[in-house]
Amino acid sequence: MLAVVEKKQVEGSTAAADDDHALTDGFNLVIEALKLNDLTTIYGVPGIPITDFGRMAQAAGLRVLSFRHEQNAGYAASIAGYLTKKPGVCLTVSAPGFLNGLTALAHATTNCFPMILISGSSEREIVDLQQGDYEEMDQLAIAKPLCKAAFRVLHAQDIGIGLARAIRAAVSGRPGGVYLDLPAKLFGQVMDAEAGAKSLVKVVDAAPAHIPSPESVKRALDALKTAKKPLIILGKGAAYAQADDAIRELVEKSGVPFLPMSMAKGLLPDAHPQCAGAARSTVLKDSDVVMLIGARLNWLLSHGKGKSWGDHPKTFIQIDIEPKEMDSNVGIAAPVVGDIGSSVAALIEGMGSNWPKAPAEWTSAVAKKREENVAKMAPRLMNNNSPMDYHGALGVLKTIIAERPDAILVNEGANTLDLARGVIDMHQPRKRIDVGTWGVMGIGMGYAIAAAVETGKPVLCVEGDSAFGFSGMEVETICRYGLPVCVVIFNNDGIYRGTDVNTAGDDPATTVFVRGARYDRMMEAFGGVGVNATNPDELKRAVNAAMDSGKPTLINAVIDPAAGSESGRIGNLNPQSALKKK
Ligand code: OXT
Ligand code: ADP
Ligand code: MG
Repeated sequence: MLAVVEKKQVEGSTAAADDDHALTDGFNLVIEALKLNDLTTIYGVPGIPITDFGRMAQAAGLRVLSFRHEQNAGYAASIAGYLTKKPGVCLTVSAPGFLNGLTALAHATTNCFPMILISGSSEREIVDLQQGDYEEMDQLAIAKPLCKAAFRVLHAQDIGIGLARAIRAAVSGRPGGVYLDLPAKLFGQVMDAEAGAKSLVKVVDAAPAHIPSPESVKRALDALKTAKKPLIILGKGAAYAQADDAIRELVEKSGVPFLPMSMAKGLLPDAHPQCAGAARSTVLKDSDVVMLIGARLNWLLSHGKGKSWGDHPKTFIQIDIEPKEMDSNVGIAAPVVGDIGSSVAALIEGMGSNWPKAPAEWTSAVAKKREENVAKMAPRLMNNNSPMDYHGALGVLKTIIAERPDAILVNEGANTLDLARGVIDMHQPRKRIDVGTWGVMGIGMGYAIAAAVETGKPVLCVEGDSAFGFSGMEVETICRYGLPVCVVIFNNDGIYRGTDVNTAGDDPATTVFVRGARYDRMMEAFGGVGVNATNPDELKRAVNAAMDSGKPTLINAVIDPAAGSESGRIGNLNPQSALKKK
């Protein structure tokens, strides 16, 4: 039902409606268009020209979560899109607010998450003549290269179609970020309420199935059948697709070892006998036929070539909805272009009932390597050192996640990220969310808030002290909304380590922070629970208490400042000057 604007409220408008006609306006039309398409949660920061919009949306029953910075609201919207397969909506003010949100929009596009950034903007006439409007900026032009699609709505009667285009662009094909520009004047435009209601569009089948061609399915199965050392790599596209049962059936029917990329951990449990996560180097190096499901051959997979891949060419099968992804880094022998649900279903059907299992010699070699690595790591996870090292602290968190498999784990940092990824097994799909394709710091609190809001599950954030700093102010947001989020900060006094020394002057070294900082007190400032944990036992008690109570909690986990290594496990990507003074 469209809210009706009283004629007296819209004085000065050019709307021609006689006294008997109910009117509506841009504010109401945007709200109704969102509701019609079941987009009922908005992440944003209020201000001119969208302050009233936020109030009205809240009054109309939408959930409007106000953040302290648009980047965090944007990251929240992006991961909401990933978790729900509906575009996450972020709302910002013009120029600076828009720019703050833009990083997250680009992030959503890079990670293939559906998201819509809606920003209020200045008046076109003034922007185009560069006459210095309040927060003047040609936002549409700036957004375009950073997102999948960008639209501007100038007339109230086009709001419905504008939002429909944005939704469809965000979720169809390869998902991504979409920018929707709403000039200030649009919100106040009035039109006949009945015509307004008719102008709204409910998007039908926003992400249509994309059925792969039968030839491509046959080609893929032929390639898989010849394999002596097959491998399946599951990426976050596979987790996003929510084709969990079909993927499990394909993996188990084929008997092929699978390697989950970071956010695909838990799609099948890490403890599954075919999981090769703990034998990563071996399977990449030694495999002969590799099936990629929703994973790109980008830097995270060493571009599909070189030493990590054993310096010998592989036969790649790739399932992806984006045709242009094929042959991006190496030739793909068997491209399967389609949505993952339909493609995996077609592969299973094509396998029939007598499909041979992957050769036992290979699967047992992989299992042996995995068991060796797991056994090697196990004793390190049981130490009770104080200050803690990463393994002692993570050993505790691994057990807690095993006992609470439906909790969502948010993870960022360098050592804190890389070691947590290896140590903490995931047990269910889409429970691990992290820095993604860009390895970006700052997703932490935004992801945590959206994960709690969208799933209603408890959230455990494992954060490097540097990583946390990028979004730390949102602990107030967590407290304000009373969300069940437990933030554990691995506080080693710095970026990678807290031990660097500047030998050239009095300033601290570039990678170190204030020694012995007490991040737990930040949470206390807003009424949440703060704990300083100096050993794994204390950490365990504090996290369990937080997860049981659901109270916003921040635990300052004191980690040995010397425990980390430069850039975590990707130090090889960090150029070092040969001329550096010792
Ligand atoms: O097979 P092998 O033998 O090789 O062994 C592997 C697995 O088989 C084995 N494994 C296991 N063993 C036993 N048991 C189990 N369960 C098990 N599971 C696995 O373990 C090894 C390793 O496995 P893994 O991890 O799977 O394999 P590998 O080789 O590491 O994988 C390669 C990659 C590339 C896929 C993987 O490393 C990966 O996903 N990496 C992502 C890295 C990443 O994205 N890093 C973040 C960026 S770093 C840097 O840029 C930072 N910045 C700069 C910055 C950024 N990023 N953003 C912005 C906006 N501004 C600036 C900053 C500021 S990090 C950073 C802050 C850092 O400081 P913090 O204080 O936050 O953090 P600390 O470092 O803690 O201080
Ligand atoms: P990871 O970082 O986990 O390796 P990537 O983000 O690199 O994963 O790859 C995800 C891939 O999944 C992208 O190429 C994207 O086009 C693809 N994808 C996303 N959703 C689907 C889907 N429903 N069906 C098919 N492919 C998808
Ligand atoms: Mg650190």
